[in-house]
Amino acid sequence: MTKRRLTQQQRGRIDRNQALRERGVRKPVEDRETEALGPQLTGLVICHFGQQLEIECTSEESAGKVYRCFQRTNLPALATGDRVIWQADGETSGVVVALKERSSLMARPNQQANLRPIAANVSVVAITIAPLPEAFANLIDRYLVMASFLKLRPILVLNKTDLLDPERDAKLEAMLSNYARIGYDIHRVSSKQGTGVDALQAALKEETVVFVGQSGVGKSSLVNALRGDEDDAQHSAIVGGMSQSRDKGTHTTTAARLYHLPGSGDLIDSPGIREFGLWNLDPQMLFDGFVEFAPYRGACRFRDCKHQQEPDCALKQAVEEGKISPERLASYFFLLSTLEAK
Ligand SMILES: Nc1nc2c(ncn2[C@@H]2O[C@H](COP(=O)(O)OP(=O)(O)OP(=O)(O)O)[C@@H](O)[C@H]2O)c(=O)[nH]1
Ligand SMILES: [Mg+2]
Ligand SMILES: [Zn+2]
Repeated sequence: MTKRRLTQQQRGRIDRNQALRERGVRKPVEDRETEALGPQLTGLVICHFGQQLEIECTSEESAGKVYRCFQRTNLPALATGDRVIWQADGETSGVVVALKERSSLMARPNQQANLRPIAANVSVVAITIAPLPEAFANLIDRYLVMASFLKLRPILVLNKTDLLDPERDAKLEAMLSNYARIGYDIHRVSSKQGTGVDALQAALKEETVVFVGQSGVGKSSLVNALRGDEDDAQHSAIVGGMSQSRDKGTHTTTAARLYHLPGSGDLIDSPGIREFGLWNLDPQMLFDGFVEFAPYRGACRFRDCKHQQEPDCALKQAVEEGKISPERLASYFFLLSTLEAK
């Protein structure tokens, strides 16, 4: 194995930067730009919190080692899963100097309706639900629309199957059968008991999967269960409690973080959603995100049919014929109303 050596001059500067940092002096990225940093290396964003990035080196030189980095100010906001070029400026720190092309970027709006990137280069969106906290079709559909828009494969993961109660969860089961009929893959697991974990792991091989959903459904618990104990180099995802009074999660995970699956594949654990904002979609994108509506696109008598009281409405007819569920049509109307309210 040939290791690229730092020149003595580079090494000297790195040591000086290190000494400055130990004394608490941290020069802004732009100031350090002119100084020689280590050689350009490739890396993977493991986590992004505040101004700091955790970059895992993917170059041979120190593959697998994680560095705390800042990014050059001319770069766009980086997300967990991004592939980057970076340069060391110390034994454990560095500067991200370039962003490599992304195959996908999942973002979500913050309270100011600005999009915040959450996860990049993802291939599968695992929409995670549980008997508790209660699952809402509107939220699932929102994620399904987003996945369809980004051309990512969605799967539904029902966690906490150990808590299923046939009576209380009849509605949940009906909802899941409905999604199965549409053609979505559904995985039933209990991260607590380990049921279904192996099958899910097998289905996710080679993929980069982001776990999304409400706080408290067990995304972090699932990520830990899927990883097993094999990867000691990375600590486990922190699992939160449930608020006693309302069966809600406690917003334990605060930043998206990437974990490697043993073998191949990556998992990204993301914070439970707080806000219900919808991505910047137009009504057509929303319609297209309800994939079983596709055969009825443009099939109503009136071109501007709102699918309400109009005669010869193809969507209404499809509901009557049992080809579209009334719940999905209602959910579509609800999401449409949130778009129009903007
Ligand atoms: N009974 C049961 N409880 C579970 C299971 N998986 C997770 N939990 C519990 O659910 C609670 C929330 O788990 P987390 O993994 O922190 O949930 P999360 O989705 O990551 O939550 P946020 O990080 O807040 O978004 C914890 O008390 C877990 O112990 C399961 O399969 N069965
Ligand atoms: Mg979590
Ligand atoms: Zn219509």
